[in-house]
This record gives sequence, C-alpha cells and structure tokens, in this order.
Amino acid sequence: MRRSRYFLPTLKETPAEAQIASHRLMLRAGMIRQSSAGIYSWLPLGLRVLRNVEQIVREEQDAAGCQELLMPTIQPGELWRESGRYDDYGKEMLRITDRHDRAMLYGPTHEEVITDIFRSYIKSYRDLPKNLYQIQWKFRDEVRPRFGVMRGREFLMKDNYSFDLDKEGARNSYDNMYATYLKTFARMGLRAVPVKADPGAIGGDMSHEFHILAETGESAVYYDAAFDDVDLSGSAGSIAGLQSLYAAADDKHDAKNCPVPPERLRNARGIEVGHIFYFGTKYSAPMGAVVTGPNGESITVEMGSYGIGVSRLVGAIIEAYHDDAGIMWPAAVAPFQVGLINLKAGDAACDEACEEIYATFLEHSVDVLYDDRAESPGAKFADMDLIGLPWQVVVGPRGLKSGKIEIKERHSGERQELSRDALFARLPGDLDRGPGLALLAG
Ligand code: 5CA
Repeated sequence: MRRSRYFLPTLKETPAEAQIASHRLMLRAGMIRQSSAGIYSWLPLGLRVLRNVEQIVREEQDAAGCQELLMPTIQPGELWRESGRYDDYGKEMLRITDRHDRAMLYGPTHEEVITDIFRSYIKSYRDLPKNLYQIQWKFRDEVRPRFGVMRGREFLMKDNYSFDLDKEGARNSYDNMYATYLKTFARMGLRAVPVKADPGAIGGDMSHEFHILAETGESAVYYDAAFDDVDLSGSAGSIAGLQSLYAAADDKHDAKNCPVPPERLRNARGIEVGHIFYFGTKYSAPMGAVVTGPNGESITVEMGSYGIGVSRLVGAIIEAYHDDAGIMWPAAVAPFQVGLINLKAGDAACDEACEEIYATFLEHSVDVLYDDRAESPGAKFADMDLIGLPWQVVVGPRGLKSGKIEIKERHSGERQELSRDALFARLPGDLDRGPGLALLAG
C-alpha cells in the first residue's frame, strides 16, 4: 500500500478525551473514529488489526473443533421471554419495536438464539457434543462507555456455545475452551491470567475470566504468585493443574478465606479479554433443548458459553505493547509487517530503490506500507513509530551512495545497515506473518 493513497488520518496532537494509552494511540494512529458514545467506525488501519485478531481467534476455534456460524444482531424479544431474561437484563439491553409492534432487541449475547437453533435440529444424543461459534457485533448500553474500544456499547465478540449430553462432557468442553483461550491469547503475544469469576447476567455456577495484567485495567484481580512463573501459552503443562492455582476476580476474592499466604498473593489490575461459563441447563431447560438418549429417555442438554472481546483485544494489545513514540505491534496482529520509508521522495535514486524494494516485498507477499509522500524525514519517522509496524526499512540518499539501506525493528529499536542484495536474500519465498520476517534482522 502506498501511503500517499492510503486513508490513514494520523494525528499529531493527543486527543483530550482519551484517558488511557490505547485509546489515545488508536485515535492518533487513525485506527478508529467515534461515531457516538461507545460506538466506533473502524478505519482501514484499525480494521486490518481487528481482522488479524479475529482470524487468530477463528483459527484456534476451528482447531478446537468448534464450527462457525453467524447469527443476527437483531433478535426477537420473545426468545428472551422464554429463557426468562427479557425482564432481568435491564437497561443494558437496547430494546427496539418494529413496525408491527413486535419487541425486538440488539443482541448483547446469543444464548437464546443458539439454543433456539439447537432445539430445532438436534434431537438425538448421537449428534452430541456440538460446539458452535460466531464472531459478531453486540450491543450493550453500558452506563459508562469509556477507554475507546475497551468498554464500548457496540463491540465485536467471539462467542461460542457448547452442548453436551452430561456434566462430564460439559466439563470437557469447558476445559477445552480454557486451554484454547490461553493458546489464542498467546498467539497475539499476550499473557492472559485465568481467574475464577462471578457468572453475572449469563448465569451458572462455574466461570473464569481471562485478564491481561495492565495498570489501566478496569478490574482488580488476585492471584497466586506462582502464576508469574507458569507457561500460560496453553501448550505446556496440565491445565487441570493451572485451574487448581488460586486466582480470583474482585467479586470472588475473599480475603479472610483466601488459601494463599499473604506474601504469595498478588493483587493487580486486569483487562478482561475473555470469559467462559458453564451453566448446565439454565437455558436448555426453560427453552426445551432436549435430546433422546440411548434408551429413548429425554435428556436436557448441558451448556456452556464462551466469549472473547475481539475489539477490546485491539486496545488490550496496545496497552501491552507501546512506548512513548507509539504502538509496537506484535507481528501476528500487525496491520502491515513492514513500513518502507523513502526519505527523499522525488529523488531519482531513492524513488528507484524504493520502487524496487516495494515490488519485491509485494512479490513475496510481505504486507508493506510504502511512505512515498513528500514529507520531512522527521514527520515520516514519527508517523511510522506511531503506527507501530514491526519493521521499518529506511531508504535515503546518503545510505544509497554507500549502497546501504537501514532496517529498524520497532520493538527493540535496533537498527542495522544492509545492502539491497542482503535485504532481499533474507526474504524467503513464503514469508508468513510469524517468525518469517524475523529473518530480516538476521
Ligand atoms: N455470553 C457470554 C459468553 S459468549 C458473554 O457474553 N460473556 S461476557 O459478557 O463476559 O462477554 C465476553 C467478553 O466480551 C468479555 O470478556 C469482554 O472481553 C468482552 N466485552 C464485554 N463487554 C464489553 C464492552 N462493553 N466493550 C468491549 N468488550 C466487551
């Protein structure tokens, strides 16, 4: 993408309304634009990151045996009357009346709709277990939308729903999602601490929240210091073991009865990026999601639901990865892998070298943003640091004279000078979004 053509409205000033780094940086980097309180447009750069986050979530859901579907944002009130939540949900639910005077709502979550789908088609124990997911916009009329996409009113969620024949099966589904969540967040470069939580409006008797530890987090969490030394990528160790370590959200923590000695208890702020629930037959019983068992008996299915705040994650990743100059995207979610800076657009040698590098990156499917504008070098550096692409390739007249191109790794700030050939030699044919580009640094 050529920067001169790209719709990327970066801002030099810090917007007054933004209180935390991620919100400030998302506005300054031209990622989002507020439309009304807690409701945002995703501009091209922001959308690229949102899609990358979404894709990691999707791949891990698929790998865990979940199947994607897509349910409507607008739901009939009638289904919520069946589950008993229509009146309970309160003012967070945006209620709408259609032209026929029917009660509709903008879905804050989808337990009712998925249970309705399930009960319409699945009639036998042979069809269980099932685990269905979607990535869909939700609306919650939050009292205090704030911190940009962190607490929005409209936000993108991955939600999935498990259906099992018995409690043991449901527990397996729950543990499977627990492990899947750790892997999902680890792929984005995040350490998410799973803490026991209160199920709140979703209901049930077992639930965990996944928190990214950050000073700007809205929640207080308490956990055993042992977590600090644990591999939280979900691939190592026994998950069962992890679940036995003490970690609790504010509303679940009981200082008097806490099993962890005070010197080992950590108290931190967290950003809740995921929440999983086991709630048994809370929806299946009132809504009649029943299958026929092996002996012809009726069995009410055991359910769980699992949410990831996809749009919130974009903010959470920035909270974890930024410095004074701007964002520092982990490669896995970066909007482009490389920013190519032409220090003297209009200079024949610089233009020629940049065009060649640009074309070569594209040939190798490296996502590259080419800053070909006639701006000052200082402005280009600042802009590139702000938007936080993992690699910067800097081409200027002085370097070219000695046959050198500079590359800078945004994260470490490390720079090195390479010849054009050395730069291209480090491009394997099939660069992926992960370690591939690390090769650039040698
Ligand atoms: N039905 C269940 C699981 S599918 C559910 O709705 N769970 S939830 O209420 O905990 O939401 C799931 C995740 O969505 C949260 O962990 C959080 O990361 C994200 N989320 C919730 N509310 C907001 C909000 N107002 N803005 C941004 N993200 C939110």
